[in-house]
Amino acid sequence: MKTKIELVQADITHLAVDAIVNAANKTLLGGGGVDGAIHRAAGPQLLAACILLGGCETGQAKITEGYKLPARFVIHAVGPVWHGGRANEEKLLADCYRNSLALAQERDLKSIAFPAISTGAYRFPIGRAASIAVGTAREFLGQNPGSLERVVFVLFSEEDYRVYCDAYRSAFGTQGPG
Ligand code: AR6
Repeated sequence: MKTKIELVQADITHLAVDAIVNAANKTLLGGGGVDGAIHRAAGPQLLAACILLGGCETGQAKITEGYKLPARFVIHAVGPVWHGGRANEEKLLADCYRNSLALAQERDLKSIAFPAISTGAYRFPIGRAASIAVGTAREFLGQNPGSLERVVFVLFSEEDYRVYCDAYRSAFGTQGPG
């Protein structure tokens, strides 16, 4: 696989990548958590652009410009709310990653950064979410070679970063992403 998967502990709004992914809700009109941080950093033009998108279904993703962000684009993905695991949550979370990666490749983007979608307000267990994020990216990139050169998973806390390192080791069977 030519695309490099990276893990970093950072604030996603600071990253100068082609696209950052937002953990949005179905209205796409902003909220708390990483969604709030992205809207604050991008400025009011982002909300104006999101209003025109008309919402988004769970598991799907839509793209806007990044406005005042260092990232050129924002991909707004709607993760599932965790209801205990029997409401198709794992497939819907994988769909978020697949659809966001597909949008990035359609636009010929080279780098994309993801937060840990659904693991905050939506309560998806972090260990399962990490395996789905890393595993789905690995599978997608293996099956869909394209423009992407870097896929970055951005973790806000040190604990979440460690959980993702474990998921990376399980997926790739190595010492870790370095
Ligand atoms: N950079 C990177 N990660 C962040 C940042 C940041 N600046 N801020 C928070 N996180 P959440 P969800 C992490 O709740 O669970 C919103 O109100 C955070 O620590 O932002 O998908 C939306 O409008 C956690 O690990 O998203 C929706 O209504 C992760 O981002 C709802 O919350 C996701 O937490 C979506 O909930």
